[in-house]
Amino acid sequence: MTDTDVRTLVAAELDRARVRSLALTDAVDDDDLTRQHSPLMSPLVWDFAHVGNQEELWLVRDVGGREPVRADIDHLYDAFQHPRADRPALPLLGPAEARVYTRTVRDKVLDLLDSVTLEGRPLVERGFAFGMIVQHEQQHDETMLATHQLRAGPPVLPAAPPPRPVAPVVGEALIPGGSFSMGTSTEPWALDNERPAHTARVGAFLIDRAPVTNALYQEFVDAGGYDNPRWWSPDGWAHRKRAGLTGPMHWHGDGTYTRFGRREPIVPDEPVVHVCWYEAEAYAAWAGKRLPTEAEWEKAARFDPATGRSRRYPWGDEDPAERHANLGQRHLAPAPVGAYPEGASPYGVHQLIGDVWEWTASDFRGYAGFAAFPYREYSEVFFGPDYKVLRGGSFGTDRSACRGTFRNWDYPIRRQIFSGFRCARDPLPGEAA
Ligand code: AVJ
Ligand code: FE
Repeated sequence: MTDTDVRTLVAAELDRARVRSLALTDAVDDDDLTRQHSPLMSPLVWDFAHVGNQEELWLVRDVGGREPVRADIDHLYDAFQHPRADRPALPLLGPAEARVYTRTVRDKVLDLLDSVTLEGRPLVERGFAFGMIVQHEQQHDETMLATHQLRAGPPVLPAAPPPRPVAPVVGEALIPGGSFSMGTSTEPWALDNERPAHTARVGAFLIDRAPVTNALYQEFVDAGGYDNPRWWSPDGWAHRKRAGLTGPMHWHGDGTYTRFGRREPIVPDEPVVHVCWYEAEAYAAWAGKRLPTEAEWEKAARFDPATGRSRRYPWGDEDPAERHANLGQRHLAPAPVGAYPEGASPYGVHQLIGDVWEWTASDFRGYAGFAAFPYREYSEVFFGPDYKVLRGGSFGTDRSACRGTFRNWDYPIRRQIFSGFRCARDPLPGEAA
């Protein structure tokens, strides 16, 4: 890509992110924007101004070397100074002020984008800092979408229903053991935790060709899965009791769930969503399986046995198109299993990208050779046993913020995010090729 192409792409991607942020915030009134819909979430107006503030810090001040727009508000939008639950009590910018602020910052960024040198500084090489800010805004847009799901009141977000299955997808794929290239050192906008590319070795395993559906998950519920500690780890069972879990979040226990303000019959062949890691772990144990490790997930998603190389996405190296995956909030639900045959991986594993984030068995840690870039607070401060990795992206994830190498993470008790899972297992004797 030439520098001109990078600038054109950055401008288009910044604009696409802002159109989405504005749609998510213009959809509700000022009271809805400033209220806290759940202690787990920020007020929508905090996310919106925080997006502008990060853009100011990184692009206006650092990359552009320009004067601050509003240095007085930095502390309000520093996620590490104030936990989500405390944010409503802060003297935040109001909705009108926040709109002016984000617009002012953006105008400065578009101005400096024309003249800034994209060479010589790792921060801006191939547009990295701009790509990081695009992804940051899109990640907060997904967070705002999760806040919309928690919001009470009539539906305000429009979307077409997801496509129906083309053909059923059942069973497991057998992935032979061996090494493959995991992570990336070449993807221009990959974040620090995806780097560097390194050789990972996995033993032979089987992985579900599709995420676990509502129908399958209902079987676990009906079998008394939530009442039997046998399927739960000690921490999982303690959480299940403490939190009073009886089924996925937003399920009503009568075959309906609420989605974005609509109460609807549960669609059986859609991937289950809004389950925490402990629920995924318990389901897998009940099914006689386990969660895939992160390396297994990535091998099933990216490795092409015909060439021996790892693809950018399951379907190949092309950027995600609508036919590949359910991404970008085009639909306000996961698509039923079998709806995206063109997105399958070489091993015939479907819907790895899009639909639901998939819990893996793995703790969030840096790869060998990890270097925090450009700041420790993006990833490194979260490394350790407290966070579990999710892969693949959801219907609410933008294509700019998901790749075969992209890593998301959260606490194992969290389920307000668009989280689902698929199972894996070791081969039985004689089953491995
Ligand atoms: C990668 C989704 C866990 O939302 O906490 C947003 C992304 N980092 N602002 C989060 C992020 C800083 C992050 N996740
Ligand atoms: Fe943020």
